[in-house]
Amino acid sequence: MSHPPILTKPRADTARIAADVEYYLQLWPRQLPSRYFYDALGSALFEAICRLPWYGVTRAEERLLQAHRDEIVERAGRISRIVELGSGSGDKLRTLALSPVRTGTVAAHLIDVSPAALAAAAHVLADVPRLSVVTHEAEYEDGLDLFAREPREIGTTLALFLGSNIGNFDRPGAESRLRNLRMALARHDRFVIGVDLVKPEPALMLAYDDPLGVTAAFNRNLLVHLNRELGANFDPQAFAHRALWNESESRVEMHLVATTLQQVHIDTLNLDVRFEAGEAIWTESSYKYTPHDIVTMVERASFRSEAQWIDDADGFALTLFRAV
Ligand code: AVJ
Repeated sequence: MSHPPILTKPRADTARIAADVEYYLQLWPRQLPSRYFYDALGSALFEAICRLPWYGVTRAEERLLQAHRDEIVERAGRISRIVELGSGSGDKLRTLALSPVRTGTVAAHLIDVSPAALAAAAHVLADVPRLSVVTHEAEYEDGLDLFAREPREIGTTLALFLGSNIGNFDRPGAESRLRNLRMALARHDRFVIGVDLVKPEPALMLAYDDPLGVTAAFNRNLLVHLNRELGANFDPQAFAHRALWNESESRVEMHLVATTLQQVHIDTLNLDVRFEAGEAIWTESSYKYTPHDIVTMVERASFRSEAQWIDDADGFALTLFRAV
C-alpha cells in the first residue's frame, strides 16, 4: 500500500537567494552557491549528466547498491525510517527499499532543495510496497530539523547521503553536516554514504567537462535561474564553462568565466556587478576522497564503519556506518 506524499511547506525563497547572491558574488574570488543549479531545468540537466558515459558516479553507485542492499538492510535490522539528504531522482532509495529482505513499513523522508526533484522522486517511489514518502523542500540542515521533529517510531533509521553529494562541501563543512546528521539519529541507527574517489585527472576532466557540453549547460543554467529568480540580466553565452582539478585541495572546481567585459544588473538587489574579460565566478567544488579518508572523516562524527564496498571501474565507494 502506498500513500500520497506529504509536502512540508517551502520557505520564502527569493529573499534567501537574493541575500546569498549578494554575499557570494561580492566575495573574492566571486562565487555562487551550487545549490542554485537545481531549478527544474537544472535538475533535468543533472539527470542528463548522470547518463553521460563520462560521468560514472550514478551508475557505479547503483551497481554497489544493487549488489549490497540486502546486506545493508540485514545489518540495519527492522528499518522504520529512511532519511535521504539530496534525494534527487529517488532511484537509489527505490533500489534499497525494494530489497527482498526488508520487512515492515518504512517512512521515507526526502530532503532536497529542488521541488522538481522531490516531485519526481515521490513519483518514482509511489509504487514501492510498505513505503510512505514525506518530502522536505529544504537544505540539509533545515530538512534534518524538520525530520528530527517527527515522532520516532520503533525500529532503525537508515540515513542516506548518496551520489557524492558530500563532495560539494569543504572539509569543515562536510564534518559539520555529518555531525548534524548524527544529531538527528540515535545509537545503532545506520548511515550509508556514497563518495566519488580521487582518480586520474583525465577521467575527472571528462566527467566535469563532457564532450557533449551538458555539464557546461548545467553550469550556465545557474545564470538563467538567477535571471528569472532575481530579475538579473546575465548573458549566459558570454560566460564560458571551465572545470579544473585542484590537486592540492583534492577537488574538481567549476567556474563560469566572462569571455568579454560584462555589466550585469540584478533588479531584486538593485545591484550592478562588473566582470572583466577573463574574470570567473566559482560555482562548484566536488571534493574527491580516498576510501580511508571517508572512514576517518565519518568516524569523527560518532559513527563506526561496518562495511565498505568499492567500484573499481569508476572509482566510487559506498560505506556503511553505525551510529555510536
Ligand atoms: C550532485 C554534487 C554530486 O559534484 O559530481 C555533476 C554535481 N556537477 N557535474 C558532482 C555535478 C557537475 C555532482 N553532485
